[in-house]
Amino acid sequence: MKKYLFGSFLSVLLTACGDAPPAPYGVLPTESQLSWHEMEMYCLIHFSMGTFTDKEWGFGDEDPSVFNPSDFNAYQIVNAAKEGGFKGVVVVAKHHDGFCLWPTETTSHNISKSPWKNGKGDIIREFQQACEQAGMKLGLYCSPWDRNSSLYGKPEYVSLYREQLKELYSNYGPLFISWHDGANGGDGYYGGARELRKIDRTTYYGWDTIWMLTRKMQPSAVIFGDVGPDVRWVGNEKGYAGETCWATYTPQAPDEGREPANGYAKSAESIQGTRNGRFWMPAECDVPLRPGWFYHKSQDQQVKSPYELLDLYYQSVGRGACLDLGLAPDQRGRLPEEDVKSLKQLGGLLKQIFAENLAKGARLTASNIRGNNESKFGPNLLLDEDRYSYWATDDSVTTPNVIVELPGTKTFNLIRLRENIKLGQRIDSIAIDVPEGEKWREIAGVTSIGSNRLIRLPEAVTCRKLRLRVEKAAACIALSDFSLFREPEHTAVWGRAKQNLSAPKSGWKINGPVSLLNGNNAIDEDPATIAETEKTDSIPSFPQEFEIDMGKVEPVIAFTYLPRQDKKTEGMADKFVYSVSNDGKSWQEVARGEFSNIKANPIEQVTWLRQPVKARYYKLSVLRIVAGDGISIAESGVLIK
Ligand code: FUL
Repeated sequence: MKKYLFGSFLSVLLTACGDAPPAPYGVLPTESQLSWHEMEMYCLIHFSMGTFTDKEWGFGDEDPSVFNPSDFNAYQIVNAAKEGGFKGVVVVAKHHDGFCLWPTETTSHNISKSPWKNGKGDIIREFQQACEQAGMKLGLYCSPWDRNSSLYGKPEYVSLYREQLKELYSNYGPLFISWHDGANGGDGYYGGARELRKIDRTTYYGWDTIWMLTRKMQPSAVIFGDVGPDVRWVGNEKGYAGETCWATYTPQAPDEGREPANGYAKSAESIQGTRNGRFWMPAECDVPLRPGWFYHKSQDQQVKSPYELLDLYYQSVGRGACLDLGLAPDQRGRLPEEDVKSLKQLGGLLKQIFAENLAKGARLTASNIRGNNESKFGPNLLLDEDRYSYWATDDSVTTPNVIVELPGTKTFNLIRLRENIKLGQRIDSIAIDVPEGEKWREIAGVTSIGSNRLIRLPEAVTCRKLRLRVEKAAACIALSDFSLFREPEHTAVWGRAKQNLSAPKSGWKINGPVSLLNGNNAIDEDPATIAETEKTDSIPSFPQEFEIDMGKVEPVIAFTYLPRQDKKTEGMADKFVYSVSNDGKSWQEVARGEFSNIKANPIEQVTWLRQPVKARYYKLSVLRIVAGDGISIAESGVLIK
């Protein structure tokens, strides 16, 4: 009798242990974050004043009459994104210039004052309908910084901004994301004041109150900001996450003693996240399809190729982040052909690559299975399509391995791994081996698995058998996916004859400023070398003038300025004047403006002239820089006819 009782007690215990899932590890994603992870890729649509004024940032004094697309078609844009494999679009409802693309009650600076559809149009409504039709999700971006509003900087503006969000949250259906950029405060029109208005980005907007509003009105939306709260900015606008990239993050403020907040955080650290960070705050990698976020005719030749986009996909989605690709409809209100083509080809590539999982049908033998419960926690669950079914080990087993015997000899160059992130980010690193004689040879090793990890091998591997080794984990594992794919053979270089308009710089001479150190670095065609103002005790006064003698008269149609590319921002120009001369003595101003968004997106800045000018000398007068004391230039040049 005693023996019988003991036996049944043991079997109850075993069943309990064999059935019980591992305890979750660390912070966990919310339901909306899980859906966001599953989306993997979406687009960010900038179509507003900037499209018509050829600017990245409008000043706020644009006349609404300027907004008049000739052939706007939201479906054409949304469908192009869909064909690229994207699952949703985030539409910029208001950019920094303050122009609202929906008929808002909060300001007269809105679409109802434009000639488009006789003031009866609503761009956001049309995107909402197009998304419904295409089965795509919708998100919205409403810029906190508003260079049009006379109230900006005052408490009244914050109420107005919240009203705008309320309108957007209540009128356009469920959103998957509420997107809040961190660029805010600076000069602007401000209802005619035309002045500099600075705000404290940590306190002015009252982000916590805004997030509460979002949670209440759009409970299934994730909130994107520099530092979350749900999705963090990866820290660059180039579209890639760190090779190691944790979904968890503990934001750091740049100054001691202050709390990090939207628009105020050490962004350099967010590219990697924090192992065991305080929050589940995965990264979003935003990058425009063209160099700028808005449409500029001058960038028609610079649409990223499908192969470049695929690289970015591996470096974002393949590292557990989401890819947010910027689309820029043109003045018609449609995506240009070249952009559509590139998206379509990307979609085709992705479909081809992921069409067949070569590990399907493999025999898997694991070194440990949780509670010996094969059907619930066995390694076969790695092969199904369910992101949340998983191979788990007993609590004490953190470095298991599994031998994968493929159904035949297979050739692959892409490996996919996923954790069941409902149980947290548990694994630190995994290695993959293939047999070599009597031994194993390691072909890949990766850190930070999380929701999705793609390993693109330097060359294809052919084998019948593999071994997956968990090298380090913080708790017993919950791995949900192991897949093998092969990219198509077309390695043919994506060559596109790029029109080269740059004037050669041989024979050029720098005439100033005297304080410029290594001036030649600005005309050596090497983006990595920098000309910089010499550091002295006295702070240089502005404007700082960079003067070039091109040695001969050139028919100049545009000037180019490449800011430093070393991830630093000191000396980057953001307000400038270009002048030309034929004797180096008397000068004529030919262009003046601002290099908008240069800090976040330090791409080459092309300043087109209204009319070509013939000149031998040119001068870049830097009126203002984004950080530091003096100026810095990676390259300066001209485009000629
Ligand atoms: C930034 C903005 O300043 C850019 O203009 C663009 O909208 C980008 C996506 O976010 O913060």
